[in-house]
Amino acid sequence: MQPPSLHPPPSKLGITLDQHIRNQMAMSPGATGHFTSLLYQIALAAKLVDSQVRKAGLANVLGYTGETNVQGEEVQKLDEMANETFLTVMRRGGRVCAIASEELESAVIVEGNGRYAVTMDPLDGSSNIDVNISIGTIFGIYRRKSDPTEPANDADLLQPGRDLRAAGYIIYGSSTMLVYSTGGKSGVHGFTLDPTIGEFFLSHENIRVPAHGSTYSVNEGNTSRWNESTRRWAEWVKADDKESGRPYGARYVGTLVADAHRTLLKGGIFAYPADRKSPQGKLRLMYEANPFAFLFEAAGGRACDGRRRILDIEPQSLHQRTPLVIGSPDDVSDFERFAVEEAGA
Ligand code: P6P
Repeated sequence: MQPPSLHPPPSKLGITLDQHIRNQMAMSPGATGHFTSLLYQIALAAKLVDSQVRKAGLANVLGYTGETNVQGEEVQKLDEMANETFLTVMRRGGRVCAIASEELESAVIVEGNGRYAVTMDPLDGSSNIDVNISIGTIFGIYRRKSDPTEPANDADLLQPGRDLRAAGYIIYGSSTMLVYSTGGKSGVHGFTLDPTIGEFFLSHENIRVPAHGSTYSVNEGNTSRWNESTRRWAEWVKADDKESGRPYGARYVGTLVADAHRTLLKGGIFAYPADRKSPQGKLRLMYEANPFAFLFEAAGGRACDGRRRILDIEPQSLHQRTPLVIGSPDDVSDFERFAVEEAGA
């Protein structure tokens, strides 16, 4: 009796990320393959980081380097490794002209005629690394604006989110998934890594955010620092009102990638509003808010800072912060209603 094959016969194999990217390229008239090649590089770097993340508890990678990054946060070895991995792979790949990373004060300008500029948070949620809670990588891809015969500059990166060509994230959770979109009608698609063969397979095709959800995700430890409208919204979403499906359930991981991923798949709302400690919000516009705003809008959701559409914010600096409210369109609109009422009061 032959042992069952470890893998389904070829005819049953799912679509790999590489095949999906190539299919998307085939539907883009005039595509040269540069963008496709960059997405391959990001997927490769994701696999390399995944392999380290999975070993973190064993390979004594949990220690602190004793240094701090531009955010003033303790840099854990995995943060550094992830940053170096994505930088090295993208630099070698020859498709990028500039990279902005949460881990670096200044942008990395890459010699050559790379056509794309990348903003990234190489390892989001690093404070959760040593307690084995999901962490992630976030990326956004812009088309270069500067003359390719000249060195790239910050203007190639400081573009509003509405000009993103693609965005995505990797969540290193109970399984590792890469989710990306090239915007518009191309949809949002999720790929799950089969670690036994190192391949991402299409597992969540054309993700759509439900019109409304049943969970809210916010750090209520900040309640005493919130403004009045946020406090009133938080009370409203917890009030008992069967007709509107309230109270919503509370879900908060403390890793943006994990809280946003759940909200993208299940609906509901994630909010990191401004507060007295972070009057501009805590999360970063260029490599946290914009990529997720791009993805949520591509999946039929919404993303605002409480009043303004995130993707319309004209960036002033690489590390600028913004309040972030993302989720189901109805749930984000409910949050906004409180903010607008307060403004009009
Ligand atoms: P708080 C992680 O440090 C992070 O940058 C995001 O991933 C997460 O959403 C947020 O901070 C959590 O912040 O203040 O609730 O711990």
